[in-house]
Amino acid sequence: MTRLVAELGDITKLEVDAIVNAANESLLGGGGVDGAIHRAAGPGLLSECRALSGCSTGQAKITQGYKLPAKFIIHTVGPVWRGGGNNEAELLASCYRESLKLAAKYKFKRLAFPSISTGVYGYPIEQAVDIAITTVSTFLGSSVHDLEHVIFCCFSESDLNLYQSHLSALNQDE
Ligand code: AR6
Repeated sequence: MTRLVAELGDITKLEVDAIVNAANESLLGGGGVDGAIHRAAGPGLLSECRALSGCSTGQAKITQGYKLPAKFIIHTVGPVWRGGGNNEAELLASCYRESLKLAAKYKFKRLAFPSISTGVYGYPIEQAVDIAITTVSTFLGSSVHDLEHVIFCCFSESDLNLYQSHLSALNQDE
């Protein structure tokens, strides 16, 4: 069974098959985790991203990891929070599913997600955590994949606490 864990840390430091980037539709970099990933990966990443012609919200595209310890980067574009009535929940769930589909296609064993859309894009963290964990655990239980370890990489103690309490509720339901 796949281990689903929440950890505090910087996603650019993780030695996994792939880390997920919370990008924007241009795929040409930005602030937050996207900026940190581009800085740590180096300029080769931007050149590869330029050839991808962007990415729609809710979709995902893959690149090499360049100077990162992670071998690959899965770039996904979360929804901007506009109050919740603009399909934000479905689009956020789609980011997780499409990233996992790529991870399954490439036969990855270890994958790490940041908390997509909950920074600059303003998605309320509690709702985003619920969608992240529900979508990932549903995918893992209903699809063919090689994933052994999926990490929710949290950038603050308060996010970590939320992920951990949702994960322990999930484990009690099983
Ligand atoms: N490792 C792990 N998590 C991180 C790191 C890191 N090194 N740095 C930030 N976070 P955000 P979004 C957390 O704003 O809301 C960019 O400009 C951060 O604390 O990076 O999807 C893109 O280009 C938060 O919990 O992404 C887009 O324009 C989470 O990562 C836009 O921001 C996501 O915050 C995307 O906004």
